[in-house]
Amino acid sequence: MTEHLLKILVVGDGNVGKSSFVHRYVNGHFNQTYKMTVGVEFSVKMLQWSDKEKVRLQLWDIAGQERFISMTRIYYKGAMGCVVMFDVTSSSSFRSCRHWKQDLDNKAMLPNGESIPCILLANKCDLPQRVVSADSIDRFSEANGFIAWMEISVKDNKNIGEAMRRLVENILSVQSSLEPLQPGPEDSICQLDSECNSNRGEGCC
Ligand SMILES: Nc1nc2c(ncn2[C@@H]2O[C@H](COP(=O)(O)OP(=O)(O)OP(=O)(O)O)[C@@H](O)[C@H]2O)c(=O)[nH]1
Ligand SMILES: [Mg+2]
Repeated sequence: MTEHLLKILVVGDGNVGKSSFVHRYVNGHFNQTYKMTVGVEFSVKMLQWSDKEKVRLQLWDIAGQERFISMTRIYYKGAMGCVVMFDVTSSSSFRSCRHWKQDLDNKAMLPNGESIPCILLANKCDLPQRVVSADSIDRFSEANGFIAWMEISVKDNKNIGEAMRRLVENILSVQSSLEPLQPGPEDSICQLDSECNSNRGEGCC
């Protein structure tokens, strides 16, 4: 059995639903109450990818509030994939995705110098007061080098597993083309397993 260890970032403005997304994906729960992330939170999820492959995902849920942005360079180190998220009822959170993608591309890259694969997720599509059109997301995603974009609702559990599958598929194919250059797991993630178990609090590294 081969086990792939993937460090994945989740970024986007505050209040767009990043922590909710991770909790839904890892634990299957949704909570209506907003609890701001401070710094970064870690979660781990194992996937049985095929008969012979397991994938161990390390999800780095990064605080979106402005005051934490100075720390991102440290958090991005060794990332192999990224979710960039916005809220379809907030045009400013959509505009910020450009900055999040640029921030990532400026501070981190794959060992071959290419950009880290990023998927763009349009969250809260259960809400009626949508202000960002599918057309503008489509153009933005294409122009900014995202591998894909998807509408999701963490609340309604819509497209959560699908979005992650899409990203993981892309990461695995990129990583297999990099194999000889690939950094060891210790380069990219927390040193101790115990530091990285599901939904541990802030800042282990
Ligand atoms: N209606 C609706 N609300 C959602 C959805 N996803 C998250 N929320 C709500 O949005 C609020 C913010 O969610 P969080 O997951 O804490 O946001 P965050 O992006 O982690 O915010 P920071 O930690 O500040 O960066 C919470 O009140 C959630 O319940 C969704 O799909 N639909
Ligand atoms: Mg959060």
